Amino acid sequence: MRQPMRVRRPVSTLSALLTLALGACATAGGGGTGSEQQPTAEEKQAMTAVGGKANGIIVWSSSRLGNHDLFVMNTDGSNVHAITKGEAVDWFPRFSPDGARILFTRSLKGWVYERDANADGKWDIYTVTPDGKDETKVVDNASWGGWVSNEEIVYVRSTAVYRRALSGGTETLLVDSTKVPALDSALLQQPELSKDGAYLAITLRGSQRETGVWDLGKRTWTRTGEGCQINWTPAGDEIYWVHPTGNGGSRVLHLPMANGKPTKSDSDLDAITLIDLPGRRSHEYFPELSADGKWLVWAATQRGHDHDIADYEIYLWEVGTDPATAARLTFHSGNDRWPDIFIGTPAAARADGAGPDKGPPADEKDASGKPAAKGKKKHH
Ligand SMILES: [Ca+2]
Ligand SMILES: [Ca+2]
Ligand SMILES: [Ca+2]
Repeated sequence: MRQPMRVRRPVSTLSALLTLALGACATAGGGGTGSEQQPTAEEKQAMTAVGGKANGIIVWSSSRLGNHDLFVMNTDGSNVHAITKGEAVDWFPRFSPDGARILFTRSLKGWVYERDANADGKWDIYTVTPDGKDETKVVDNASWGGWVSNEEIVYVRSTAVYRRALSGGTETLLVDSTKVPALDSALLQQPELSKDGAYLAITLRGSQRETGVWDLGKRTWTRTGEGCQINWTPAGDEIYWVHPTGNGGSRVLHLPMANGKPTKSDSDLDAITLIDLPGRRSHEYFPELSADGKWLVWAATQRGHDHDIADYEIYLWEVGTDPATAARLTFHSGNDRWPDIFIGTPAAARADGAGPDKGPPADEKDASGKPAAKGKKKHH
């Protein structure tokens, strides 16, 4: 229900347009229900070829039922269905390493912008199974929940990143930007631990707008460039992130890393481009690799860029192949954002909130937050 604000006083054309644009964003629910579209024969063929080969499932956040809910589909775009419902905004879904649970962020009440992702008192973190069962609140007043192992998670409360057992217990503070001059009290977004648990990839917003890596042991910040949505590759030897350059105004870059620092220059952006779609729908965001590192999911628009309002569509690509072979998987004018992919058969979720291979208790870690867990990990 987009209702542009009325402009009551004379304003310049440009500021009137800006006011209208902002007003259009000030909706009761972002994205809107939109409408279903149909893939072309060529697009259908790509869905079958790429998605059939991947043979997994994708979870993402879509506004198509009127507010954002989590949806699941097969990687070939079939069997699209909602697994959460209700007037809250459900987004940032992340599969646990064993696929048994999906961690996600939910608004306390109704519509909340993604630009308020770090706002105090607006979000809680939940889990749900991939078939929409056992919905459980796991963290109060937090957002950007991600997995460390099947038993441990990281998440953000405003300017601080914490680590904790999924089942509860004591929070371990990993970094607080108000205590680190280089971080300048920035809002911390989408934190992700490296495979060895020594480094935290973080996107800064608010007072700073950049990506970088926090060394948990040395307590130092290494800036990795402008842009956002920085991730570690599952192997832990590279970062990848969204950069505000390329076709359509964004692309996904990647850089090799060692000891928490890039080992290659970022002076030639084309040489470090992971994906930049040809054609008009090339404003890429929300990149996420599968746990085996072979598949990349993301979403792209051809106009507009508001994360939670614009008509993003989900894409799947076999890493290393011709970008032109990437398959568009969704065909719906609503907002489709933050996909994650799971390859294989998800483990059955246990009723006590822990995964099938129960790791050591949450207190078995040192002050740097380095993991003592022996369980399987997915670092994407
Ligand atoms: Ca909802
Ligand atoms: Ca692009
Ligand atoms: Ca869409």
